[in-house]
Amino acid sequence: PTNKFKQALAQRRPQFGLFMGLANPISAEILATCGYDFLLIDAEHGLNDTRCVQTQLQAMAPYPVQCLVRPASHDPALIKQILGTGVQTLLVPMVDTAEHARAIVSSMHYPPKGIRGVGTGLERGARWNAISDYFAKGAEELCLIVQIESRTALENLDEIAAVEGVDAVFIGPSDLAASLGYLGRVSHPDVKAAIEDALTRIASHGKAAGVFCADASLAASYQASGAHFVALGADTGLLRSAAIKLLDSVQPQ
Ligand code: 3PY
Repeated sequence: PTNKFKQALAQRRPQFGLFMGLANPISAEILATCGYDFLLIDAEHGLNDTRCVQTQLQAMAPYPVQCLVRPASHDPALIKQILGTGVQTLLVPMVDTAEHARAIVSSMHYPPKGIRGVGTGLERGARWNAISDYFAKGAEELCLIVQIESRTALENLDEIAAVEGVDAVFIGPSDLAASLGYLGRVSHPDVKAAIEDALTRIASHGKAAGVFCADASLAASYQASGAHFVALGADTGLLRSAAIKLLDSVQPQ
């Protein structure tokens, strides 16, 4: 199937999404009804194992939302399993060098381009071989977003963004803030300035740029600096903030 998220990035159409850490196909389906452009199943910090990733993809399949997965690591064995669930777009965390990025591209592709193993008849991506041209054409629809979230990654950003097979670069403000010496202070002016500079550099390489930003007004300013896709928060945080807001509305302050 065509990867509509990859197309949207290539056409620089603004995309808004959410991260999902609840690891639940019901909450994933509820969010799929809400009109976001993309929903990302987070297996780095959320409790999403590969089986749970696949059941959420199945739950969201009837809806037009685009599904992304963030694997826990760069491990080629893990990337092979995650791609086997049928997800076409990966956001890979903690990419610090062009060498890391090239290794991830290799993990996502079958030989001769890469080292991905062939799961004959065992992969949902190929719909268990119901998609007859999956091996010939499936790779064209894969989309790789590498995540920049350290001082080292910022230093290597130009080389990372230039790697062939990297479709987009996404900034993780929490880890970047920590690496820059501002743990827990994602809105600090130095962190914001570093993010804005990175967004501009990514765009100058002709790659789409993205960022996680749970503050809507800051998200608008990151868009103005060149962010094409923004994750506006996570299901866990939204559940908590909605529950607190409701209780506050009936309790005298
Ligand atoms: C970060 O902010 O570090 C992320 O990975 C996105 O939540």
